[in-house]
Amino acid sequence: MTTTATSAPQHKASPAPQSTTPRWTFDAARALFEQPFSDLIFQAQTAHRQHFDPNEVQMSTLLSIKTGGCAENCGYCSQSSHFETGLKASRLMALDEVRTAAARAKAGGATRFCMGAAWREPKDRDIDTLCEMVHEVKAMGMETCMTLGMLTKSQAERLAGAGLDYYNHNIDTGPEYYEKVVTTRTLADRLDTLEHVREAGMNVCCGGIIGMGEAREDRIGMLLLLANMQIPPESVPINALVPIRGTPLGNSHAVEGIEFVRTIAAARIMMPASMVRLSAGRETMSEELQALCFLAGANSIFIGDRLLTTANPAKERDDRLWAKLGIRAMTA
Ligand code: SAM
Ligand code: DTB
Ligand code: SF4
Repeated sequence: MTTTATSAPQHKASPAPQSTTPRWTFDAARALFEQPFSDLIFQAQTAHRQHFDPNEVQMSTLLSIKTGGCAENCGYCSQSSHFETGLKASRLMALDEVRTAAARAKAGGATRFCMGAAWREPKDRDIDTLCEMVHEVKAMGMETCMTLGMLTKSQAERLAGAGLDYYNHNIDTGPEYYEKVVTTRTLADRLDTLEHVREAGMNVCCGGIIGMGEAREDRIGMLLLLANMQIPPESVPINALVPIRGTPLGNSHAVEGIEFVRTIAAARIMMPASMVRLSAGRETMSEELQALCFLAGANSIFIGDRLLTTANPAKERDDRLWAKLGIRAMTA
């Protein structure tokens, strides 16, 4: 087997010392990514089995608590007000509706509940309501995650105080491709929010999208930035672009399946103790491609008919796949 990577970080135990030596170099990450597929999957499985039960997958559910009308111009997004996607914008959902959706998610087998809002950033006046949502969902015994756009330090502290377990804020792609995707905020803006989340004591959920026309180098660049963070994200969503008509990336072609699986495997090896989430894009994936993603180390998915604004596989279809693969839902 080709062993080109540096030794695997055990990043959950303690923050990396303040050092300028990155865990991964670009060349090591590229060699890892490009090694023969069988070796790559073996290495990913080995890393996965050191930290997780390989037959368990965390079932999460996503709820759009505020849809559309977003001021940002992310080129992939149905919810940006810069593009005509036909999506109807709505205001922040009432607490009651969130409670009902969370109860349904729990009854459907979810142990993690993620709430997403199409905002550039939340307003201070909304934070109390958001904290109540966190409180209610946690009271049902589910892990909580929110994605609300940029956060100030004090907003992050208030959400952490309410018990929010994870904050999702993606870098989306590699640094060199970033401006091809969004120009209304910088990568540095994203990193500032991630720092506020970290300092407030929440777990970081940060990943990106594959299939936006980026090169393999950009995919590697994205993983490199994540894996070299002082503390790598505990949660790494890997989304396959869901092309949305009316957006600049609406006519994108899907990345070839094996390349997608290589990205998942590299994420698993470079961040061995993190949850690697096979997020958007499952609706159009074959059973075989999803099975390869799980073999490569993905261990969390979204269940339920909808993601935020797009479709997700129906329960019957997912249940058939879990039965064929012997996959069990993670219980905690
Ligand atoms: N407005 C917040 C933000 O951008 O941080 C939260 C919501 S946003 C929809 C959350 C993430 O979903 C994005 O960062 C992006 O990675 C992912 N996403 C959005 N639209 C997508 C699409 N069409 N296909 C795949 N992933 C998508
Ligand atoms: C993430 O990385 N993927 C999820 C979650 N974070 C919020 C969102 C996927 C959205 C897919 C497109 C949609 O349904 O609008
Ligand atoms: Fe807004 Fe988030 Fe969509 Fe970007 S990804 S347009 S920030 S909702």
